[in-house]
Amino acid sequence: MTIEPTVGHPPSAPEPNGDGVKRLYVCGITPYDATHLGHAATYVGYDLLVRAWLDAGHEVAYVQNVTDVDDPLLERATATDRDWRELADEQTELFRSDMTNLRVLPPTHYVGAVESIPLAVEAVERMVATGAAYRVDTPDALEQGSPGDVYAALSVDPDFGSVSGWSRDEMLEVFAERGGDPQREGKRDALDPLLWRVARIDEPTWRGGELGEGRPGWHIECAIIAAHHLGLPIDVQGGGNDLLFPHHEMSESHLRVLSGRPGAVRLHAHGGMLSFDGAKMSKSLGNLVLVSRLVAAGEEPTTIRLALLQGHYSEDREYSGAVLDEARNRLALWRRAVSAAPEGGRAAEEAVLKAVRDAVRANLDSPRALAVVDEWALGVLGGSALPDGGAATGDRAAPVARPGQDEPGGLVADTVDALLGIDLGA
Ligand code: 5CA
Ligand code: ZN
Repeated sequence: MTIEPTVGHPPSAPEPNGDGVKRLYVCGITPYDATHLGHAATYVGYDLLVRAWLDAGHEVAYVQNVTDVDDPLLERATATDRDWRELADEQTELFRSDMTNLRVLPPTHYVGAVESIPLAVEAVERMVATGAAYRVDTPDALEQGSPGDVYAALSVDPDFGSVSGWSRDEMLEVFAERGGDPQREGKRDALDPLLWRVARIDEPTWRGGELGEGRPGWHIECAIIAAHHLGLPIDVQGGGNDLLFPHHEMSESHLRVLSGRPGAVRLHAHGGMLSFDGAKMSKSLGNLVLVSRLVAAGEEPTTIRLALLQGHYSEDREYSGAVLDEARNRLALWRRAVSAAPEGGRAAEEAVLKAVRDAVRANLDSPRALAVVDEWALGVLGGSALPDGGAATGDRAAPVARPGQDEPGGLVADTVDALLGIDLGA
């Protein structure tokens, strides 16, 4: 029997894709500052889903975007007197090396917003032509006689609001602080999102066909990248829970309107926010713990990954040095147990595989999976589980020579490697 891995709540439109391919779109970074642990938590979380699908025998098509042109990126480039393209390229590279270090399996397609502008232009032109979008007078447009910015008319989408389930008041409360412009004069509805921003002075612009020179809005970028590179319906659209509204609400609305199909995304899943010093870790607040900095300071990436898996992907959680200490101790414990695993322990190792697989398939329950391996390791090591002072000092155990699959400890090592992305070997 094949158990389907599940995330979040059951999809509202449980229509199978038919071809056995699982389609995943995860919102990628805006590359103006290095990868912090919050980003890493989100991508490690979806990496569990990819691994669970692969383990269940599915082919996986995974697309991630990079928002390589956007207001915060342009603002940071101006503030630091840098070329925005260079800043984006440099931070994208750093992000990719952080992901490699954390053993996050790379997406099938990693797609930039800039390279996708022709797709966005075509989609917005279509929305204007069908009355799903309209122009708004733009007095500060660079070109005199510009047709003006383009906004989506949410009134044409009766299912708008179905992703978040929020009330209009709740939506209005966060719309402005998450990139929206409820006060913009000339909009039909305060919540209508920007689709195309015509050229302004000192801003990069691209050819926009009938739309005039300009650049796309944020939500349409993710919508068209997902539809173009994955096809519809998408099985899972992911990102942190700060993207639920307006980003995912608006993106899915655009997909519904463009495709004419109600179930463009079968399931929205959202990662919890990692906080540090009591506030959401964010580039704008600056309370960042950077993956690259931890690694440069000598932290093993495997420890960082394990630290992130200690919390459930969907829950908001607090990061602290103690979380990293716990991961260091756990890694040391697992490594010792794998080296000390007894002959004749195969049945126990098979039980670990089954229980870890069950935990990951049950809404990516990594804390439960870790507890399973802990229990096995403590059983193997008996009273000598923790070396002198190990628990208190965050002792680092050197990677062990990894046993072959048929050797004692080998099946557990393979299980945590394949399903959790934790490499216990040297
Ligand atoms: N480029 C857009 C998405 S299209 C964006 O939100 N970029 S980001 O760089 O701000 O965030 C990248 C991803 O990390 C998003 O999925 C976001 O939800 C997630 N994220 C941001 N901050 C945190 C945090 N503190 N904890 C967990 N995830 C976070
Ligand atoms: Zn996105």
